[in-house]
Amino acid sequence: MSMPRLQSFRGLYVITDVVLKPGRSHLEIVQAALAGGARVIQLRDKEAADADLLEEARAIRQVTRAAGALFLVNDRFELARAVDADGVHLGQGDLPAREARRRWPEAILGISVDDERTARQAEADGADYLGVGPIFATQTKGDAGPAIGLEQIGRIRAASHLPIAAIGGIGLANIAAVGAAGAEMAAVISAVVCAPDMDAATRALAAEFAAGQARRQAEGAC
Ligand code: 3NM
Repeated sequence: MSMPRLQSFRGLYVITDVVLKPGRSHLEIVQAALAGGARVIQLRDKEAADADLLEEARAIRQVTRAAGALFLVNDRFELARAVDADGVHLGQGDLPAREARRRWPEAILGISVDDERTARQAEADGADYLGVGPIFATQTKGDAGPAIGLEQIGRIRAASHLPIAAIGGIGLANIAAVGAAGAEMAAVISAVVCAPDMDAATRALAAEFAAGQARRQAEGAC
């Protein structure tokens, strides 16, 4: 992967969900998130068939490209390739990272991890960034497991060189602490998808996250 793309692993990472707030489409969520300054977008749908997501995924590809944001797809490797997404995000139980890397060398590959061992393995397998969570308790993903806490960001940072997207239970009240803990990206679902005004929510989250990161810089990383 080229350096300019690596440098875009920063800031607010918004993941779509059409179950939490019925009536809001993936595309509508993405457009609001981009308007609010999200830098990374992930299309995530645990139910629909690939064929039913194809047109919307194509439209998301267009708007993310126009906004200069990264576009990743959760799990759906073939769909991601079909719409020329920038890459995929895979969980521990999905297509193995090494196999994904082999099949799609130029993809941005994100892997979910929750400890040093899985982080090291993801890096060895060719991941480009780590999804680290759940940092806080979340109801959005039933099988997310117990919260691992902000301290785990530092432990994983010490075990791997890869950029970290912290995820799980992140909202306006705690996103600055996530930035201060050293995460390059903060990934959210409900904090944007359930907000009355998704654009304004994204903007506020991005500003708070940046403030937390700036605090870390000002105070030094240790
Ligand atoms: N993955 P919310 S937690 C999709 O820990 C997902 O890997 C997680 O949703 C992980 O921002 C999670 O609403 C849900 O808490 C995040």
